Amino acid sequence: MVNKGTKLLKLYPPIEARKSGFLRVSDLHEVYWEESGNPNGLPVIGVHGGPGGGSSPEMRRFFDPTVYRIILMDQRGCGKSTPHSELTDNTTWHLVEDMEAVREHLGIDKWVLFGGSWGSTLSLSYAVTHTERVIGLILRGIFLLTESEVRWFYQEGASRLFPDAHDRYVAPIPEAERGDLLSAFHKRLTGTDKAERRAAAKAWTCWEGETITIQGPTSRPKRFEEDDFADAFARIECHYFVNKGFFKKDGWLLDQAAAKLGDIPGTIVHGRYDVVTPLSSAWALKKAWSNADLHIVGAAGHSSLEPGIVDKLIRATRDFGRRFRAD
Ligand code: STX
Repeated sequence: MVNKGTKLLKLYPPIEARKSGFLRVSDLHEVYWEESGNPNGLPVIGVHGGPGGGSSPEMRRFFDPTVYRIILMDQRGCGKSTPHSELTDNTTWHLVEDMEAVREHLGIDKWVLFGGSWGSTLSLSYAVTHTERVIGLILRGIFLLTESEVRWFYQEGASRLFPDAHDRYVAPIPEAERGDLLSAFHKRLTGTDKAERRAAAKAWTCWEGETITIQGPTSRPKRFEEDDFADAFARIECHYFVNKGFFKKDGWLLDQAAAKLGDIPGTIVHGRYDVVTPLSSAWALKKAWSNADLHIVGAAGHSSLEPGIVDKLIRATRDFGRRFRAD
């Protein structure tokens, strides 16, 4: 709870990237990376959501630019990375190794991971694989990519809270195929009919855009309407979900977190009324990870830009800066 009279902390002012580039990570893929803030500061990588969402300039604004060396990377197939919307050689484990390639390219020894939603999934996947490279994690809107979370949002559950938006989500899918929406969308998002693909991508993306804040459908973010954004976001998300996150088994990530994160410092921020990724996953993660704190934000949904969530995330980056800054 925020005390009465305590002002909510806001994003830092906008800043530009100081350096950016493309790193070739396979015969097919190049990933975009950028750096802003203090070149000698505490290294942090902002891990974006989706998968397929791409980085946004607002992500830089969660960090004091005098304290942090801020790295962003657009994951395979999205944002400025090329080829756009490409699904070949695009798995969780490729992305984890791309983060390693960017870290090595920039000469960073260890870094803080900062990620929300799918960015929390990928940050955790990285942390359980390259534990020795992690100073700590600041995570928001925890998503463990279990079958039950995917079912809740893409099939049945969130539909009860947002029946209006849900009608728009299922509109491109014939009644007969609505018993398995993930397969029905996957078929259209990876098919050859361009109009069907565009309609499916729009509907998929708007569903997430309309359910992301506590205000509901009218607060859909602008970029969710852009064709290129929607195509990569919908195709890459659906590809990862049909493939169950490329994890060995359902629940694998939570088991790994319990086994490997132990003493690694973590701060988790989650909206009480997050409909995209319900609070139960954050709760389970907190119980499994002894050195993590969980901040439940009362009047907030999923978005990183909900005022109460911004406040808790900024407090977390400020606190990590004080604890771990080396220079
Ligand atoms: N996917 C949720 C997610 O990671 C299940 C996500 N939702 N919206 C976003 O990411 C962006 C705002 C980054 C596009």
